[in-house]
Amino acid sequence: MKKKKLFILTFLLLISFVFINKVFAIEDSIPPTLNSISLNKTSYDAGENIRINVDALDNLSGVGTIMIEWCLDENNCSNKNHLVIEKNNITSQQFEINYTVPINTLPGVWHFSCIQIWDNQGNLKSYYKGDNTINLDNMDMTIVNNNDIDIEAPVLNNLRILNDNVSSPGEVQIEAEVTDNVSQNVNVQVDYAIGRAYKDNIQYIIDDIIYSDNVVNTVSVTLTKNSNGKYVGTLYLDNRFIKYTIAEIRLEDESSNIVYYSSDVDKYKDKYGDNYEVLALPNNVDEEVVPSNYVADTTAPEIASYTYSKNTASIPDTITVNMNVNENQSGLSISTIYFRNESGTYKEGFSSFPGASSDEISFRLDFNQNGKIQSDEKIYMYRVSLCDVAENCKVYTLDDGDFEKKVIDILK
Ligand SMILES: [Ca+2]
Ligand SMILES: [Ca+2]
Ligand SMILES: [Ca+2]
Repeated sequence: MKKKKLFILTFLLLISFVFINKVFAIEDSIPPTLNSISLNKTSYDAGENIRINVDALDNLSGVGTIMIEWCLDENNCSNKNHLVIEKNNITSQQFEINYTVPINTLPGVWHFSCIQIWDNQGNLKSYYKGDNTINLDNMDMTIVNNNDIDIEAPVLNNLRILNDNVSSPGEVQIEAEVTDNVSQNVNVQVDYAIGRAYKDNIQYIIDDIIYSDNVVNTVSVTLTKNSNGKYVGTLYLDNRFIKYTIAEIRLEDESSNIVYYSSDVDKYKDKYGDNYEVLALPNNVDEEVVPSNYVADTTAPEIASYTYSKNTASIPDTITVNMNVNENQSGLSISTIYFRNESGTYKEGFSSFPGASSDEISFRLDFNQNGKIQSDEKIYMYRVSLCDVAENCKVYTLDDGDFEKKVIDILK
């Protein structure tokens, strides 16, 4: 009897679920309508609570989300000029939004820009400034200037290498002049890129698989303030085959105002979006550190030999591929091996990040029940991509006879 009840209940739930989905899918293509919106006042201190009263109606699935946007500078609505308030999971027609103005919000008149409102089926309606279907006249707000609040990020004035002609291995002393309007201590971090400062999102296709790579290998140096008021730190050179180039410098004051400086402003603006300000490095910054005994490494690593830890496997199982490599300059970096089966229905890459001083790489092949590999298959390594720290990469293939074919039998 109990079982029967449960079955009926499950059946009814199933029916209603299908029914609701069907109704929404077919009929709710109409976005919500905003009836009214108002701020509780129009002038606020930074850190104060804003209350917004909203009346909005949807035909069927209900109002789900509302987003309101202001811009301090109507012509440049980004970074600290941009304020967005969002409310999710709205369950009634009339609701209130409470929002605390961030303490480091810039003072001035914040111009209302736009309201976007979604129903629970994702139908969107946007209301812009000047929209005459609803009164939006009183949506601008003023953030009052408060001299007690620090809203300015620190400034990088210069950055110098104090001891030129350092050979690797060795230590390079870095000194920077950084100022802030209020804070006595600024957190200063310098990230040096190894090789290129920023690698583009490089896409390369092997067979029909698209791989992409936007890795930046960096070394971070934290600078601390000395008794002369300068910020100093040490970059350790441990590889005479690579140059170090400043990728980004991060400054943060004691009120959490953050700014980034970079040698490639556009790339780093992409990286940080509208969240942080990214400025160009000032002219008097020593951007590059080159060991005095630097020798360019222009030769990619080569395969010497390789072995599998075993030649048969049953799922789930793990096999290790050990590869001896000739790389006698900058050292090994991230490398990838590719396996396939005879018919080409299975293709997979396995990457490994060896230590630069090593002449051997191990790759771990993990075959589990949920993986792409089927049992009763023969698979083999057919392509190897080897890179060194100086970013010389070379692809070796079975087709070109670069290495011997060795088969792994995946058992039933
Ligand atoms: Ca709707
Ligand atoms: Ca400051
Ligand atoms: Ca090399």
